[in-house]
Amino acid sequence: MSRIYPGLLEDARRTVQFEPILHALVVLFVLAQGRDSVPAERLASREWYRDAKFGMFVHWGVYSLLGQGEWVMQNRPIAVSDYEWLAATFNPVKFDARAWVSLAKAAGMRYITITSRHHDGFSMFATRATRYNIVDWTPFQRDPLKELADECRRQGLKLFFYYSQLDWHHSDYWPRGSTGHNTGRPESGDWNRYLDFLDAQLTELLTNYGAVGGIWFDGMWDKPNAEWRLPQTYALIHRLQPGALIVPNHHQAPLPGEDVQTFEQDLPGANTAGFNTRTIGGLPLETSLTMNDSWGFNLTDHHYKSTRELIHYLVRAAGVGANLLLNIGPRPDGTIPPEAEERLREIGQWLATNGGAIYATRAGPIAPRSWGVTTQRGDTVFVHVLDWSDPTLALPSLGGGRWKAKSWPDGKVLQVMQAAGGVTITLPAGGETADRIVALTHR
Ligand code: JFZ
Repeated sequence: MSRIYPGLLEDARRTVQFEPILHALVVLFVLAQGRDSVPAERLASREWYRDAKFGMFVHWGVYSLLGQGEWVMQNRPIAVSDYEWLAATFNPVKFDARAWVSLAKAAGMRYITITSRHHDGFSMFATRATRYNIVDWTPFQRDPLKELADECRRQGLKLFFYYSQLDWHHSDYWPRGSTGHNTGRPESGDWNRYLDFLDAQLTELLTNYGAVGGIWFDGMWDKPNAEWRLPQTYALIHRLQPGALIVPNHHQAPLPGEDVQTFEQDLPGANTAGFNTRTIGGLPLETSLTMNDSWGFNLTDHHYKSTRELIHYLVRAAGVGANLLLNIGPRPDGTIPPEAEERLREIGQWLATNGGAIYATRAGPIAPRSWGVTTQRGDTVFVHVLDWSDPTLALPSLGGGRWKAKSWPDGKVLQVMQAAGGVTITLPAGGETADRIVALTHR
């Protein structure tokens, strides 16, 4: 780890002209970000994002009524006309933005990413681009995204909008891709008119809700070789909100204009799901995860991961420098399944004590191991011991001279045995806790 003697900058300021050096550093920094020239607002948002570490994913829409996940229109399949009838009954009277945001906050989450429009094509916000939206089409008549945006601002969370580029309802989604063939639409349509519709809706989402965290795109994988007009759409977003991030779930290496590389049901680099790329670039990372086996509300899916497993996933994501976007599928009345709420509150309690070894950290110096991972912040390396039952743990050499170890956050001094080949630490007691954390610093 490189160290700068504290007076160096002061001395430099006094003895040399500082501006040219600063300028050269900025140029180097911009080059390091790739050929994109990314404005300061977005660079700042990316750093905020890297620090945030934990967000709430929300899949909620007309599909929630059927309790069979958000793909029910495709899977059954359901014709557009039948689905339109269903949509007209959507009335989530128990929806309470304050309760949702308070829960996210209690869980230690720093942002919420919610489905503004999923593949079913139903807009969960007030839009002039189509009457097929929650305000104009349903007895509910409220705009839940507006209520969430206001509440997020009040409670200090950022709000991101999931937006599906794929549409099983719109007649101009033509030619069709790999899905949406059985919903009874005409075999014709105007692709550019569809993309105009997308841009019009994105303009609304980036104009009517104050500062948004960004747009989480999904569905391009339905037609990977179509002309999606990405440069035009991305430029529109960046022009409307220079600080908003673009998070694409297209399962490819990042494209120009994008800010985050997101992975689905897999940690970056892994591909158990079968559709994630293993190519990891230099952008901030995120991994999205279901708490049970469904994104949208599934009435009979009680196969929830344990709190311990979810904490382990959060820690393992932090160990590779990635955020965890943990999903909930609220019920059609607007309430959140109790299994999900219970786990979120437990994770929040854990983070209230241990979050200092997670938030604002970066991936640590030791690559992930079967026993756990490392994170670091400043000069402190946090060793997260997740699966290890022995009282000591041997680490490879960390370089940088002599190290001292303390259990974290309580600060009890732990014994360190240091040799040329590595560092062996005595672990804190409590092998049954979710994560035994050791803070390593230079002596
Ligand atoms: C996508 C959505 O289809 C899904 O409903 C959910 O919103 C999730 C977060 O994102 O999931 C995908 C996307 C692509 C594939 C599989 C699931 N794929 O290419 O196999």
